[in-house]
Amino acid sequence: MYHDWFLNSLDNSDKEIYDVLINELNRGRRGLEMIASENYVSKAVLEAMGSVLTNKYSEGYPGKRYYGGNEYIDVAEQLAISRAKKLFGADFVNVQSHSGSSANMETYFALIEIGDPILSMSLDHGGHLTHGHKVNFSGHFYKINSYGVEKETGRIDMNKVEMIAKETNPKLIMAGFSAYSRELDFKHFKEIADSVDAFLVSDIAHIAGLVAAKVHPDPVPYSDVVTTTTHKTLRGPRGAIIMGKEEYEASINKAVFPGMQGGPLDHIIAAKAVSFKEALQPDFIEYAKSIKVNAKALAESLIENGATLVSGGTDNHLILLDISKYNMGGKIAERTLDEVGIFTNKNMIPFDTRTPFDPSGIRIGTPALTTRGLGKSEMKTIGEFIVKTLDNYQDKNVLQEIKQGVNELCDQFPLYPGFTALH
Ligand code: DSN
Repeated sequence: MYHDWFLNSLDNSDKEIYDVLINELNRGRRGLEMIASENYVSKAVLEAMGSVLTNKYSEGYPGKRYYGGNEYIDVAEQLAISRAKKLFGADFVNVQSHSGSSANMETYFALIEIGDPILSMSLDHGGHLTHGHKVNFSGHFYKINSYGVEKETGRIDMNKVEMIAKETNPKLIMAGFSAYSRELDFKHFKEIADSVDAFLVSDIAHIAGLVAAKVHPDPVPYSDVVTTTTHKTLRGPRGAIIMGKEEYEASINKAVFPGMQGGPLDHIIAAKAVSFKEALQPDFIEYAKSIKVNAKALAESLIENGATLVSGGTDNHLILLDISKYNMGGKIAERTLDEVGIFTNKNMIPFDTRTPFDPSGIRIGTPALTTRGLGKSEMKTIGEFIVKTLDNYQDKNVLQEIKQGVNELCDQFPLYPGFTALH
């Protein structure tokens, strides 16, 4: 009902953007969303995002604002903070970061000086741009040393991390990734950080929902600061939070505002609060468990059908498919999978010999499809679809047949069933 009201207004004022929304909804309905960092928020989260709270300015923090009229904004931000603290068991939470990149920048600004050494996972082994890539602010502002995965196992060797830390004396160690399908040993990371007197920052953007549901080892007790986006496995609005030990609260808050950001996005903060309440419910634990069960089932199916997976499988929500045996790069693989209605992204694999624009990997995840209600048996079918698509990427007839299968699967699991296009 809410959505119809929203679309009614938009339909009358801006037909072009109205069409974008309808087309995007229909694109989602017709395909299988398997981008590991994407998800579908609840209608309640959408409502909070598309609300009057977007109108307000509220620089500062609850009870200490630079503008008047923030009595209700304060309630929303305080709820977001207290719910996130409960969810993650953190001493403090700052809920104002606009994105994962801002959260990481704010954390570096709070903890270390420009030019200081950082140790982080390299992007081509599964890290993230903001962990120190040379094209990113982090690579410009800090001296970056990297750890990666082993060629034979596709896994991080913590003894190597320790060795590199001892050699390079980082001021900050970053534990986190955007394309690694195994669990991180945060306790060991903390021991290494302590041994070289470095801060341990854990970027749990990908696994936050799994951590919140306690189906992944918990970084919070071991990390000085933890950053996360809120829109991946955590299934909240697009944005981020920073949390950590009490002694860093003041410097993190200062780095966020006034250090990096101006007015907070109050509609997004309210939506964060809504999603944290959802993540505190028992059914979220079931959801997080199912993400992992589905990822394992998908990995098994891919392997049974002849695919090669980096590290040979998964312990979390994502799978990195090594497509180097095919006579094509990730660009064509991603496009062909798109054509049959399976949405993934091309991704570097460790020791990749190709470029980031056309790498040797495809990254796949199960958070969105698990939200949509798909289970183990569907994962088995999707594994078959994916391998068959890659094996037959030049055969239009086979691709058409797979597309038909994808459509049938999509019809069984309606996406946002209450939302109706008005024309
Ligand atoms: N873009 C996100 C991802 O896809 O993992 C990370 O920032």
